[in-house]
Amino acid sequence: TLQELKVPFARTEIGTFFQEQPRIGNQYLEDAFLQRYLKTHLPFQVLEKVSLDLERFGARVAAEIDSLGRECELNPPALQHYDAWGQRVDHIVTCPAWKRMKEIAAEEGLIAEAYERKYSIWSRVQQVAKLYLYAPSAGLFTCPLAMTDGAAKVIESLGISGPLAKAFGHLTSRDPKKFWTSGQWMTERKGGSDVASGTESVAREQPDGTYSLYGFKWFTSATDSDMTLTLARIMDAQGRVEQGSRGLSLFFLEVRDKEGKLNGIEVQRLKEKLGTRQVPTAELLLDGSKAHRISAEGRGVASIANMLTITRIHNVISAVAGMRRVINLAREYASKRVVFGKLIKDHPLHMQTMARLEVETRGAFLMLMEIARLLGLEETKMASEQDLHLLRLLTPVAKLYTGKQAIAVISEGLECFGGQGYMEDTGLPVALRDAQVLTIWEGTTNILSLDVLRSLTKSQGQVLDAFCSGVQGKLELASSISELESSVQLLQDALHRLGQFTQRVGSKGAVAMELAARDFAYTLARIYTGALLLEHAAQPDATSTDTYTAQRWCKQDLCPVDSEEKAGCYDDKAASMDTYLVYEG
Ligand code: UCC
Ligand code: FAD
Repeated sequence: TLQELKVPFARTEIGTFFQEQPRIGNQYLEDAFLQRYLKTHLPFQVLEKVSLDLERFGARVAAEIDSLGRECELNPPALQHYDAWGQRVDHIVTCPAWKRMKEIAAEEGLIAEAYERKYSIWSRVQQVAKLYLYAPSAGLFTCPLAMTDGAAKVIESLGISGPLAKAFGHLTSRDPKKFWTSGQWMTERKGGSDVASGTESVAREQPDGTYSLYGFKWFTSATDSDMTLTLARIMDAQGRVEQGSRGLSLFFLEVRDKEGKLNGIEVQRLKEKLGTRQVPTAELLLDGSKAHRISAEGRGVASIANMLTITRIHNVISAVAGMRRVINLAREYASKRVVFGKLIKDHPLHMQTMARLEVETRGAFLMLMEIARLLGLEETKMASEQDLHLLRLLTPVAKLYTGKQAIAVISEGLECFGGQGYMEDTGLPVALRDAQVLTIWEGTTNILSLDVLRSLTKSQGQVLDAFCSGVQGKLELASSISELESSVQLLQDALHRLGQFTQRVGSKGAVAMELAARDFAYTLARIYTGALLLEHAAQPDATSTDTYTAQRWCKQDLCPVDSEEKAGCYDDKAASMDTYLVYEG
């Protein structure tokens, strides 16, 4: 018979070969670059404690958190409008794994440690490193955590008093029973970028000094949160409101009352999303929600800016961590999968492909850690003026740049698994779906490019000076190392061209600068990241791969704003030609 002849695939045989699947190991122990960074920067006693905790946590991520994250993807939230007796309840049903994520976040102090400041200026570096190990396994619980961190930051900056004291205690608690998460309700139907014109919500002051909010919030993520910060216009006794940014004030509200009933909130529906399906994102009607005004009247946008800073940094964490994870898995896979007679890792072209991803990811990682370092300095009042300017500038730069990098790297990373990278049940495609949002929420690429310009204009050039001297400072050590010399030269040249560009563009007018905004932000990202890679490669503990990474980074176009200007992209005619090109026909 066919079976006796051992004919493969005959009858019930399905073949004998099964590809071994890639598995995640301890992401701390597998990340030599992260370990080297911490060793270079952290004081020894801090390093000892932090690395022990990261090693323990890395094991927990692999053994417990990763499968919970997968559960969250497989069991997305649902909205139950009515209970069995016909009562409107608008209950957002989340899976047990999502609830467990909240407990773990508290147990691990994922928010608390940033506010306890146990490691002084290094507390943010420690928290960010931990979130970086956590993010790709977290089933997007990183989303509520980002907003929780942002809300705690706003409260801390406004003063921890009154109703905010209770909220701050909950947001920064390590007790799973007390821990709260926060939402951030800014976007309305008319505008998520243009919040100033888009916000129609109004607030009516009540005799007890609280406010009742009326409005429609078009995107509210992690709507199962305990509280939120939101914007509205105060309506006077005659029903008048002030339009524009200056009409907006910031409010705090608890989502449910003591009995667990929604606080004047109706959940219209849950969004149907490309990715982030683990997170309940809802449309909400606010119909008399009781709220506290927590900013001065008309200072809503400026007051929520602190939240934007923190959530944008969390966006960078997710972007960089997503890149690292896909590379780690692809690396594992390449050492198991045999094609054309050898492991994929032994095909030079495949290794070149992965090396390119590795360069992008290492650069992005250093940018993330630089921002965490600056934030830690700011929060312990140890930051110089230059540090503060850099933090303001690099936050939008890193958010917009790493968001784009993440999509590209993760997409290429999926290709490293061939067809399996496209298969839902491998759990790989979710990484790409979830990366696509990183360039949209918390400000799109263009909006953040304009924010970069805002930071320059507002500081009357000081921010740009801080950037240039920051870069020069980082190059000092590298310029005395012969292998790095030519890369330092390339970077100096790019910095020089950037300086010349900023002088030229001043005379060209506002439209030219607006057209240049995105390329300008990319230029800042490439130059600063190059400087960080060179600084890293010049450390005593650096390896030959650190040198190689810095050299490769510096060989790309480090000053796209200069090349694009030379190509005429910001000329007078360019804006109308762009429109004509897009709309022809
Ligand atoms: O998307 C959202 C949540 C998603 C879920 C959570 C994800 C978590 C992260 C990922 C982890 C997995 S929440 C919605 C996010 N929405 C946005 O990002 C809005 C995008 N639009 C902007 O960023 C705009 O630039 C606005 C709305 C911030 C500002 O527009 P305006 O009205 O034109 O602003 P103005 O008039 O220029 O600025 C008003 C004030 C000024 O201060 P003063 O009055 O003192 O001069 C600005 O300097 O706000 C100040 N300001 C800032 N300050 C504006 N932006 C900033 C900033 N970035 N930093 C400091
Ligand atoms: P628009 O502002 O209409 O932008 C459309 C396009 O125009 C974009 O490409 C943009 O870059 C471009 N554009 C806009 N203005 C300019 C300009 N001046 N110059 C050049 N280009 C410009 N919001 C919340 O408040 N809370 C949440 O919890 C929340 N969760 C979200 C979850 C998900 C999954 C998503 C996708 C969004 C979420 N948002 C949330 C909304 C998000 O912040 C907004 O969608 C985003 O800020 C963009 O706003 P918009 O949708 O109004 O786009």
